[in-house]
Amino acid sequence: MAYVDEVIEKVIKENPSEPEFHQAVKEVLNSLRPVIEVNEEQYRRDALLERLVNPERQIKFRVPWTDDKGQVHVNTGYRVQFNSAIGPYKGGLRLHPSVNLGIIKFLGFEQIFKNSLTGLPIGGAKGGSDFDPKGKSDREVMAFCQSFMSELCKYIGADTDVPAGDIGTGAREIGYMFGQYKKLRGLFEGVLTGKGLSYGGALARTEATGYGLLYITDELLKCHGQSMEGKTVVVSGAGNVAIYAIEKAQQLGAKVVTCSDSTGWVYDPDGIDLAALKQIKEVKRQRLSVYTDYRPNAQYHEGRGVWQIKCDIALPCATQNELGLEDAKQLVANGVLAVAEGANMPTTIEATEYLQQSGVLFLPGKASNAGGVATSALEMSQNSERLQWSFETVDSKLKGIMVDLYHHIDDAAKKYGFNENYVVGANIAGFEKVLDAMIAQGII
Ligand code: NDP
Ligand code: 2IT
Repeated sequence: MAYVDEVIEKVIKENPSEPEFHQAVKEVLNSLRPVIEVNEEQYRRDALLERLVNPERQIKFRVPWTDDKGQVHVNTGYRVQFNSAIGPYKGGLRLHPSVNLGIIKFLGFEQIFKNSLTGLPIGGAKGGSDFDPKGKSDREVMAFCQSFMSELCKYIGADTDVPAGDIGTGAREIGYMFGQYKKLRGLFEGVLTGKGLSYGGALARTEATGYGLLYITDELLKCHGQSMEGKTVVVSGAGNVAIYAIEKAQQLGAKVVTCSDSTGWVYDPDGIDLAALKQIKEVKRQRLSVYTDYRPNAQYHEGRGVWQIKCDIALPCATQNELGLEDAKQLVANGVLAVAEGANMPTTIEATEYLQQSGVLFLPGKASNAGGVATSALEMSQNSERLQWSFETVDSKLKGIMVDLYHHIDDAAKKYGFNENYVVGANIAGFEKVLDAMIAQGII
């Protein structure tokens, strides 16, 4: 049996009930076949892939906190420090009731290759908790974040592991966590990214994932004789990534007609009103259903449905496996030109294959959403030199990173005979640097 198949089998057997982790491992390892096959015996003997799919360390801990009525709750906290071959662990913290070890492992595994693709020295990690910030008071969120950090602070540091935001973790949560870390460790250091601008945050980090998604999509289109100008875009999600993807798409002359949250979705044929969306989601923390109060011509629907709207470009920016085979068929039937993932693994493997086979240009999240973590690494650099760069400086570095990243994955795909297969290109290009570093550092 091929070494890749052996390892996929082992991962499924040794990590039961972790379907998202299996999915991420299968996608990556299947892409790596051409690289592994060249040196299969050596890699098998060195258990290279087993070392790649087993986290260096996984931490699971109790997070007790008290609600406003005096009731104590206990959530579970996680930090999976997956791979530090090319730099200190780096990756976000997800706060969502669906969080479990398998989800954090899938995200941490993806992060290894994404971080490598940025070209910056950051290893892969992810963490979070099944805590749901929705509907909680600021004091309750603070109580949770302080308790979470009281344990997590033992395992992180500016040169060891630097967490950041993800679903449910925004500026408010990062602020409370940073404060608690500083109090407990007595260190004012760049231990978290996505910090507020008054205490070490980087300009443009808030915008970075969404902007980066559009910079790489724009480059993809340019290389295919197209541009964002005049395109109709469908976006899912209404959080950090979705909002700034919409902003940059509009700046590039596209019309974005949808967005969604976990209860429903909006179709605004005149183009999403970004000021209204920011007010609803960033300021008032409301459900998307109130969008029609601002825009009476828009439609609000319960449930999911953005992929049925005709578009040129689709940008899934909410969560994993939100774009399935039927959605892909609908997009293709409507003539979609490109799909670029803002979220992590939002497209199922079947849907990805269908899109690719149908000639749709497809950018996988580990490439197309890498602008967020890349800008986090720039925040780390600024913290180290105790400086704050201008918005323009960070934004132009971000743009350069995303344009380079596109060419890097495009070249890798071509080199191995998978022209325009950016899934294979991203996995191989991300892996090559990690592989080199792992081999150089010996069996550890
Ligand atoms: P946010 O919490 O800011 O927003 C998430 C959005 O997705 C919300 O609109 C939320 O709806 C919706 N959503 C979340 N879970 C579900 C679900 N199970 N079903 C339907 N809708 C859901 O998170 P981000 O924007 O930061 O993250 C979005 C995606 O992008 C995630 O996959 C994340 O891992 C990825 N990502 C984020 C980066 C970052 O820098 N923030 C960087 C790279 C990737 P509701 O408002 O109802 O909760
Ligand atoms: O998935 C991701 O890349 C993030 N949530 C951002 C991680 C980071 O460290 O900025």
